[in-house]
Amino acid sequence: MKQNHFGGRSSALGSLGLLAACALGAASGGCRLQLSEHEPAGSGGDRPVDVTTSGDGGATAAAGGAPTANGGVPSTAHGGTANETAQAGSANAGAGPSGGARSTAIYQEDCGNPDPIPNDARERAVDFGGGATLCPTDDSDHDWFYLDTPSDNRAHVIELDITETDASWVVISVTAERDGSNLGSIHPSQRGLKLSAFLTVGPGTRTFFDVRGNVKNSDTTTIKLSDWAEADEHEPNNDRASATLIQPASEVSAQLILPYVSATNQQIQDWYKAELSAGKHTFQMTAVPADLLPKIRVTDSADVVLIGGERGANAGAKFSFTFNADKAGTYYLMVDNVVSKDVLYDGTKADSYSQPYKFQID
Ligand SMILES: [Ca+2]
Ligand SMILES: [Ca+2]
Ligand SMILES: [Ca+2]
Repeated sequence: MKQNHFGGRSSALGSLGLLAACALGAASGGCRLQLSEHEPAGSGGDRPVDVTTSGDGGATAAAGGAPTANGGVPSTAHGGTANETAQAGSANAGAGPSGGARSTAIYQEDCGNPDPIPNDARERAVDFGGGATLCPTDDSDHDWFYLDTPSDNRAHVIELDITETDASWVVISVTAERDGSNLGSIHPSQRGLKLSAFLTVGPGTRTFFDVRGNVKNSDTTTIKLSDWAEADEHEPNNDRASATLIQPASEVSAQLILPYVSATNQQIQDWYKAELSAGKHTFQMTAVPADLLPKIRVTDSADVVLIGGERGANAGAKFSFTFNADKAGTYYLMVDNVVSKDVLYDGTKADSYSQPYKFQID
């Protein structure tokens, strides 16, 4: 279901990107566009864009130094919270939601024609579509893009797979339209790197990407863009008032992804409510993504706290606990993460971007 939703929305976005780039390009002397089928195993063809859509390309490149002669390990590629465990790699296998049917326009410029469209400022940003091949000639050459998420109540993960050439070094600044707040920068540590970056935003948002040269560049960088919605049919449930009704003795599968909207609106919590009988009940967390350290709070209908914050021993650990319901009625569960999640980082894709957490109350 995640695939279908993603594919439908992506196609629409891709079409918009194609139209926008062509219209602007025609007005200013032409642009070259091509469609890219993000098939697995790089069906892309003539350019070095065989970035893995599973999102672990950054770590692979950093470890092996394979794509370039600059074999150094980029310090920024290890900034993420998700690459601390070996199991993240296996969890990524084949999980890339963008690996299938997505077909979106890739905006393309080259160093002989570095500005075919006038997107040099935020107010002239264009739809990022499926990404871009860019020649930001120096640090005053800006190319602005945006990505819109649908108003589907769910958090969205945006993945950028970046392939620099040996004569290209870029910086990408990311901001939220809602309040202009800065989500951070994607800044490869040198030329010729290949890395993946991730950010998570809320539904109905526009996110701006300002790509510029870090130095004088004489070759291009390719950025592939993909995004997907959190696989969580219980959303919206970010607060007590919108808690989703669940059934005892039935496993709940959901995801916990930070829906960044603005500096003051980024509620990651998932809330549930259940009708419980009087007496002893057991909460079991039966699946936890490797990078999540969930904590559970249980309150009754009068907001009296029964359980303040039960949690696992470490990230990725399952756990269980019991609690006593004084009387039959509605009880509330809040799922939060013990450690705040990064809005933007580069490195290996977080397990929680593709894997659910699961629990059950009995
Ligand atoms: Ca440009
Ligand atoms: Ca959720
Ligand atoms: Ca939520």
